[in-house]
Amino acid sequence: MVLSKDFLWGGATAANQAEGGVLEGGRKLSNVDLLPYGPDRKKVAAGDMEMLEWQEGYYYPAKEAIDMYYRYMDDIQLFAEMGFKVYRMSLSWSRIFPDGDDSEPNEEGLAFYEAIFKELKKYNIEPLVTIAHFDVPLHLIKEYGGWKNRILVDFYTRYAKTVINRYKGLVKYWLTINEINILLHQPFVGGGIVFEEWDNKQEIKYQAAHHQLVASALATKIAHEVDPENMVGCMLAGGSHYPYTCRPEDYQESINRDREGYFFIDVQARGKYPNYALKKFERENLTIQMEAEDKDILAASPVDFVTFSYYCSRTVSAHPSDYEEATGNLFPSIKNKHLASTEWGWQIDPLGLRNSLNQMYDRYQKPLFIVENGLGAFDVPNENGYVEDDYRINYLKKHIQALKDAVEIDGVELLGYTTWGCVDLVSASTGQMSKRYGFIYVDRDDEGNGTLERTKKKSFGWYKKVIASNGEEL
Ligand code: BGP
Repeated sequence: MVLSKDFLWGGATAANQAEGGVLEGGRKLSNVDLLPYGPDRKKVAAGDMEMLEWQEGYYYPAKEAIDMYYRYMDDIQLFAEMGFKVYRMSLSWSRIFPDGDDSEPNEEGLAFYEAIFKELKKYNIEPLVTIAHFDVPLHLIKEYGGWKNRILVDFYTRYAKTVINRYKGLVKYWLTINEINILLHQPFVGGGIVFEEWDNKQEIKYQAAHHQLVASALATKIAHEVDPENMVGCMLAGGSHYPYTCRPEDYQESINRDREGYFFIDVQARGKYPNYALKKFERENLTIQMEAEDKDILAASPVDFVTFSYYCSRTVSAHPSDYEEATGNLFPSIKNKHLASTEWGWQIDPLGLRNSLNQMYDRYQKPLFIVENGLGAFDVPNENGYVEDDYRINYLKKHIQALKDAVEIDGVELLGYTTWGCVDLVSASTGQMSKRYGFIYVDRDDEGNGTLERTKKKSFGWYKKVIASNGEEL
């Protein structure tokens, strides 16, 4: 058998894309509740269009999402039926600290997640909990400007301390901040940042990054103090960059672009700023305020394991305008003529997953965990309401084979694998429901119509077999 018998198979969701119930149980709004469906979503996500309240004429898919707030028991039962060993989920910050700067946490929010963890325990499913998955309480944005303000370190740390203490014994695996490098590409989503016209965007983004890195290290420290059994991970939006040609300057560009993301993980896994980043700040005249103690904070608490999402690889060139651009990607990328694309233009590259695993294992020498992977596709139920998603099975099969190769042939240490959106949910980038990833179909459309009823797809039974055979039967 290639994978160890305690390999963690499962699926992943995020609070804002699944729960809904955004004003239930004392919860208040956060940044992601304000991302509208439609063409303005990108501008809001980038912090280039202010949307700090629900506005007339827009539809906000997070409001109800897939109603998991009320249906989590049923969903967990389905995950258990597939044989999940782990379920990756996130906590909604504003369910626990509705304004973010409240002096006391909201008990109803804490109790809600406690009930989920107890339910998971019933089925022996290990929770893998993301403390902040694209989630900043709205009040912290309005009052303090989001993560660009150092004070967020205190609010986040208090929030982390509260949940780590409260769920001691129920949760062992923690991720501090989801896809931390998204901050550079979608600052409102990643950091609750809305720009003014005159802002030095680069400086603000890296300042916010510094705050998140310090906060993440402090949360790691807290988790280790509360329970030495706790395992804390960082989380990167992964996918390596290929040079379009073998021209040395294209290769150099691919290194530089990889570093944009690895910058964060270098700090979180190694406990210090890499020299190339310090040189960049100097060269680009970016003044990043750091407190005297920050160096020690970062050095004292590197993460225990490194996690990442993987959907596609990316291709770059020193002369990008010479080539056709790949569509649908947050990261500007050139179309790779050797790869097929999803219906959203993400380029499908299973070997790229193995390569990324190797690159990251070489770099960090820490256990890895693939916490998101999957195929976003339009699913069309047949006349019996059944989705025969062989395309999804095919995608996942190849990616699982690639991770097995990385373990078996290359010796990468891999703790587990959670597919993204194991139950259909709202797409982060587009707000669509029709961009589906799940093994479980949810009856809901892009405008919010539908019964929300859950139906197993063909991939449901397939993944169940994969897990039961520990990845031997694909
Ligand atoms: C990652 C996020 C997820 C998720 C996924 C798929 O960036 O961590 O929240 O949604 O990508 O992306 P999308 O929903 O845009 O297809």
